[in-house]
Amino acid sequence: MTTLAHYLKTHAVDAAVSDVITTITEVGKTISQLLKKGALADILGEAGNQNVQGEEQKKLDVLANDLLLEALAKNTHCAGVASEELDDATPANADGRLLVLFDPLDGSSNIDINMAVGTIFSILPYQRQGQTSENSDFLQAGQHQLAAGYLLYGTSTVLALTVADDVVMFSLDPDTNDYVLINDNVTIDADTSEYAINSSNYRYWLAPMQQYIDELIAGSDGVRGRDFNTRWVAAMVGDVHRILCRGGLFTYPFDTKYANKAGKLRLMYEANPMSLLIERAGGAATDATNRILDIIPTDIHQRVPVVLGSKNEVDYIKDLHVNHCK
Ligand code: AFP
Repeated sequence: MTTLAHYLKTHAVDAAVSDVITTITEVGKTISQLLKKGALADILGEAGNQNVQGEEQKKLDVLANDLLLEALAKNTHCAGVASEELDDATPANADGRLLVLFDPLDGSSNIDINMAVGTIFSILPYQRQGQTSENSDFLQAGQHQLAAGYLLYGTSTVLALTVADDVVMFSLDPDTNDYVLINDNVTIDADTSEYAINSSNYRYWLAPMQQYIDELIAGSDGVRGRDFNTRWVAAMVGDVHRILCRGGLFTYPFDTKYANKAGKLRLMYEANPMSLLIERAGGAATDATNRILDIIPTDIHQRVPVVLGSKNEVDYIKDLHVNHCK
């Protein structure tokens, strides 16, 4: 049996990165407990605040955010922390070598209905050691991430992590309270017949994305010549987990629903960490045409269209978009 602590120690993971991952995953145990108590812990319902994107925050979002922020700010390796829920990054220990970004509870609209939610995190290098970190220090392309992962609070609590070239998965053992390795080499098949998209936005998509979904729905009667199946968790962390487990295609594409949003998902808290996991598991991640991990952010809360998962489907969508522009 390999625990997370043993894995980090025996896989030559940088000591600072290892320590920050330990901090995040320890807080994850607390969040997991709070979620299990559900309504009994009096934690459900709106907190009365809105996050920086103008969305209602659930009370547990605030709690998870505060717990992570407090723990990471105390971590001596952490020079700054950015949360999806806060306008600005929080400077931590100027001598730290790392910057941490997180979405404390992705899929928070699932909390009240007892469905899966998760914590997503990304670790970047800090380039100005000794000086107080600022928002601009976080504006690094996703390819520079030193580690990324998520905690999925589902029927069990699972950690997916990449700290090297591969992706590994741990499950939180409720008896010992340890994360135990359950998959030491997560891989995604290049082909799939399963896809995830919120089809209610169909009329707002670009023509190539409408064509793609039309083709999948036509199934064996259309150009694809086989049937496809839809799954939608309404929490990216759940959809990405399914893809890491059995392949698939996930997209929250560009849409024209809100004039000032390029897509719904956040580049730095959702798209980048998930793209690193997906690529390292053998899949692909784009904004429909460009690799997500190459995007140089201009704002820590930037949004981006996302197409990720089984490589051949991601490439197929890219071809549809490129050909449409010719
Ligand atoms: P919340 O955390 O605000 O619930 O948003 C979750 C999310 O950003 C992402 O995890 C889902 O894939 C997506 O939104 C679901 O969006 P729809 O509301 O369109 O189903």
